[in-house]
Amino acid sequence: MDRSEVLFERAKKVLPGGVNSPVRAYRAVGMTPRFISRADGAYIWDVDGNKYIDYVCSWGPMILGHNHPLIREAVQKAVQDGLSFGASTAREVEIAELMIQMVPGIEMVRMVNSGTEAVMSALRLARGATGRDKIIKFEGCYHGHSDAMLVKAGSSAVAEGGRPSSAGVPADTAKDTLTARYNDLESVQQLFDRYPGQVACVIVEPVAANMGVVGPNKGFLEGLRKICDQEGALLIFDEVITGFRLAKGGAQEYFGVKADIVTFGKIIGGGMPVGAYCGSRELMQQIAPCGPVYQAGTLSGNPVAMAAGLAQLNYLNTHPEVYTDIARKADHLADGMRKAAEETGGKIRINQVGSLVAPFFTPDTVQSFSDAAKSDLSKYASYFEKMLRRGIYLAPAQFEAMFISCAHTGADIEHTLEAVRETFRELA
Ligand code: KE4
Repeated sequence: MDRSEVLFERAKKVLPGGVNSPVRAYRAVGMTPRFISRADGAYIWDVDGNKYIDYVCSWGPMILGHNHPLIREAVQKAVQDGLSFGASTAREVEIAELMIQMVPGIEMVRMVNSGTEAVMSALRLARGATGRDKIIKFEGCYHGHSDAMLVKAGSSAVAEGGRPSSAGVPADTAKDTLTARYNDLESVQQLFDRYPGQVACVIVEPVAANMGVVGPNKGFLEGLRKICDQEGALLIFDEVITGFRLAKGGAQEYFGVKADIVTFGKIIGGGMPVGAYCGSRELMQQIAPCGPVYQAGTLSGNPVAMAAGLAQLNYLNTHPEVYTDIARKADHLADGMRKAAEETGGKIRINQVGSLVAPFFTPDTVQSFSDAAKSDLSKYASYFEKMLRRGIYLAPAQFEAMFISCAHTGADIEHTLEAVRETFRELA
């Protein structure tokens, strides 16, 4: 047995499924997970010394690549002064000021410790601010694991509320979460018509990156903005993935559509556990201690995590060329994958938005979760395994994204495309 297998056997005795987050168990691809020992730039090494070009990038945070010296040094410096005080620090003010400067339309920030916590708090704020209970989300969009977000469409989505998509979520909670279809504005309007004056907010991934990658059709985000304005509901952009990745100002800047509340995670922590929710002063003043919406956290604004996030955001703010660089590399990768797909029978669809790329093993276009669900998941599992054996580390599940960082070189992309060509040929 290799060291990953030995560790996994031990892990399964003390961690549910041997992991601290389900996707890491590689169940969707039917393999023993690789235990990673270290990472640097675009590369990670497993505990058996195998090196991989990494397209997971810790699920998005590592936009500058792993172990960036500026971030490492900022963390090493911060820990000299202590790890956590449970009191305010200058750094959390600095990072909030920087985020407000970089992101259109936000005036205040509340730091939390994960994307889940950011979304959970944003939903409470929307409900508190509007006095309404219903929430609209989209099938196939993932917003972390808070109860209100672990909900699927009722049998007739319009006629009744949602049903739990996880054990332990009360039916009474799920009924207030309604599910629409991504890129389908009519399915949103129908829910508002069914529940007039009851919907607090619509929450959307401006680019869906938890169903593979599915971008918004032209007019979709603008249409959500219009419907929310007409219905007196708040629009929440869940930018845990797109934030500071699609552009300095995230999806709001990239698509030119303004949300009322924006949630962040991943990149703003530079690899450390950080989330945030942001909005106008008027809205954010509803949050304790200045308003009636309660939310708190022992390690929120943790000084070491803030140091990592501040180093990464400062770099992104002063090096806008990062965005053209990662988008150009993703263009090259996606175009090369499309060419390889055509040369091997064309039954593979490659979606890309900015530096996010995802293959789907289907000949049809993928513009919604129902489209994505038609792709051949067992083909994806074979693709994953063959690419892993060729030194390319991808998401161990179809409904995820490939993340490009500025540490990925042209040679890495070429090496990846060579592996793609060989693998697509074998799968044909
Ligand atoms: P976290 O609680 O995992 O920090 O963030 C939840 C979350 C919220 N919103 C969006 C759009 C997200 O993509 C996520 C988390 N993303 C997944 C990857 N698809 C995290 C990986 C995992 O669950 O292990």
